[in-house]
Amino acid sequence: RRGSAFPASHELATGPVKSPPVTVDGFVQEFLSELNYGQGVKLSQSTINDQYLALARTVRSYLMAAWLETGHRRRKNPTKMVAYLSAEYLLGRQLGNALLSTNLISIAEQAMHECGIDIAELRAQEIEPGLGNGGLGRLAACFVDSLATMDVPTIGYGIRYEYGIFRQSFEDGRQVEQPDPWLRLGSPWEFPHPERAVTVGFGGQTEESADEEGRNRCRWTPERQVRGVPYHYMVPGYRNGVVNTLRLWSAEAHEGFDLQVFNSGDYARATQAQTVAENISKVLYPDDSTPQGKELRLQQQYFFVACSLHDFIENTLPGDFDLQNLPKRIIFQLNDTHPVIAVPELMRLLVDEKGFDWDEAWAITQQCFAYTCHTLLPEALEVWPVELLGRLLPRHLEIIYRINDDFLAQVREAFPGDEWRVRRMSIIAEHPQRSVRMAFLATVAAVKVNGVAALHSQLLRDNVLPDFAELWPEKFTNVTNGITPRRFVRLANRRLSGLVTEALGTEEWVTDLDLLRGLEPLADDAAFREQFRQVKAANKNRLALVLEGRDGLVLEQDHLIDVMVKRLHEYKRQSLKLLHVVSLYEGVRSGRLPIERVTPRTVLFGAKAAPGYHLAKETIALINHVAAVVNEDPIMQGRLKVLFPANYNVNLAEKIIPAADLSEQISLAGKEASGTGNMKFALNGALTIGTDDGANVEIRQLVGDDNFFLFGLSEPEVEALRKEGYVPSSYYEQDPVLRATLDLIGSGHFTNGSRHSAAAVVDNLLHHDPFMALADFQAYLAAQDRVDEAYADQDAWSRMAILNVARCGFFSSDRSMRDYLDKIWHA
Ligand code: 9GP
Repeated sequence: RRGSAFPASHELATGPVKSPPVTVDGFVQEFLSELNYGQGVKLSQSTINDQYLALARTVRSYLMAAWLETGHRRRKNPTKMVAYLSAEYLLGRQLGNALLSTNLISIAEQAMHECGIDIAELRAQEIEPGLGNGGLGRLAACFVDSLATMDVPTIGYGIRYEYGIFRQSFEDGRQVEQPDPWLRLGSPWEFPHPERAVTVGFGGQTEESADEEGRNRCRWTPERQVRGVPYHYMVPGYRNGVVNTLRLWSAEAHEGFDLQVFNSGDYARATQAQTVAENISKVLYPDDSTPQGKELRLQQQYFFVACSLHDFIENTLPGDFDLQNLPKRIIFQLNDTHPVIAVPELMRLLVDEKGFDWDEAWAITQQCFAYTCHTLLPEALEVWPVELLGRLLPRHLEIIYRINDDFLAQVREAFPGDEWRVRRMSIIAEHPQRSVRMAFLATVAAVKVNGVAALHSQLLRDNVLPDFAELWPEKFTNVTNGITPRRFVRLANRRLSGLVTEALGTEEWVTDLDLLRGLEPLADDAAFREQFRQVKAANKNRLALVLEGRDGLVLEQDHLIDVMVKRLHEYKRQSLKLLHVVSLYEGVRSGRLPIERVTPRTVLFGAKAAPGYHLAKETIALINHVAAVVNEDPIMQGRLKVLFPANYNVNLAEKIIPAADLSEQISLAGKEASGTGNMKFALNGALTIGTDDGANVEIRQLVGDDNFFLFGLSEPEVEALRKEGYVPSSYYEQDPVLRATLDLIGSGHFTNGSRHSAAAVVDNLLHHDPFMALADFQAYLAAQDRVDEAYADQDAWSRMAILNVARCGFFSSDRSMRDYLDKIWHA
């Protein structure tokens, strides 16, 4: 029962809002009550996990009233909402963020202290939900944080993967993937609602029949069905009493297990349907190098968008809502191509289930979606074989064909006689296999299409979707990515935050990052620079403790901390960073480089490679092998060290970034859509060494050329070189340093004499090098020399670092959200 059937006086427990008292005593009582009556233990009997769960539930209870109020307020005054459809949310730990947004950090610390508990120990107990791969998933998490902080009615939809991205460990330097059972100890942050499960169909067939008015209607009879159970997560705004919702779907069997079969003794078959259904939300991005993996991925995508659309239309809108007005109430933001199957799904709902005419339905659908593209790599723009899509979603394939027919008619009208263009623009590709191009489908359906940094948006228009940009120039726009200052400055870097607040005389910068501009004059203040250096030193100390405890690694705190943390991919060019390391080592060993000219430096890597990405895994192994040799060689003692802690994740990022001096953003120009790590480093006072790629371009423009180490080919130069014919070995032949570096790796020096082990990486660089690392090698080394020179003057370095912080307020995800609101959502 819902709505008016209950007495209004009994809507909430006590009075209009019920929150525990905001005092240390109140907090202690709430905590003990959670421990006693929630966990069923006395304090003296409790385990750390009991205490962590009780603490989490305590903090949660302070958010609960705001969550109920926000929902209530939104229902009472319905406006246009944003539904963010994303296959990934890389949330990071929740406890710290919840304490920050409720302003309870110090009360909770005192309360735990009174209970004889070290709150840091409880915080360490939290397993972060690994529900994302990298930048795209973390961006989604930053966006929902900003939307709550800005009180924008938002719902985030996604998948509650039972296993997040794998846990990485190293064996003999090689990546080993372990499952990430992040729910093993229970998650206090989620609220399951099995009673609100949604049914989703797969397979089967379609048939046409006349409806009561004699109109032809299509009926899809799926072959099998699964249940999507929603799990709700709170998304608290920063100290504003707003809590939005993230709704993640978990797959369950439609019919439980087969009792008859079970009783007959065939236990495996009895649970088969359950297993097949539950596999859908079992693992984040299963390895899709097998056909079964590909199919599962499409199932995941359809599963979560079908649940989400149904949920919005049937459960969020009032029962009597006229769907003609749907665009006034919702914009579905498609986060990359993963959720694009939502387009034909909405058409199916409107036409087949709600009885709309095709044209009416299309007019509605076209106003309800916007599409963000996050890549320039062709392999990341998904295409689904027609055979697979038709087998899994027969009705959707028919709808896609019809959308395509109508669209191509439009193209023919705009460009009569240009059949070559028609073929180029078709949503259906004919070669090498008949497939559906999801980016095209998204572009045709969306109100707006955006890239994620200025350069990326331009390349998207010019190179990836040029025909579409010509047909609909007004559809294309840019929104440069951003990061949440709450998690990545205020929470991750308490010391810098304190210094900034003291200097600006206000904490308002946490929600208005442009205020950081006020720090600019302080770059010239020697006392401030000294304080700034102390903050960095303290952060290095914290990182040293973390790395020692977590990985048994020793961080040299007096070194320049040079960091490259991101997913491992050839285009990001971890191998170029490695060549730099080896060139230093080789230089010292061969006598070319006097040791006193090597700035004491620790190079810190963090990266996971996709399980099926062979070369990326070879690169990881090689980095670890080089690290082992360099770190052991007495000749480099105190001068060069390479650290590669395993299993880089959000939590480790929060410790590494504030401690970094140098941020490596060295992708080949034109390949990194934006990057967001680059923004986090700059805002935490690291200087960037980077190419003119992604959001580096805007960072450099804002901080100024003098405060950024730019190197390498520009995007047009890359294209020109490619056209001319890129021959990597010619760089090897012409550059003695490069030659000596590659020869040393190739000789097996780092791989126990085995040439074979290093060969995959070296041969690829010498003979293919698709991302032109060798072409940029010399320029990169020269830029590193400039880094050394600048670092030698610590005071000047601090000045540059402060200017980076002061001038990067633009990269707040609050600004990104304002841009989406103004340019795209109008919500
Ligand atoms: O590779 C991009 C990265 O550059 C960007 O910062 C991030 C968020 O926009 O998205 C990444 N893209 C993907 O993960 C897949 O397209």
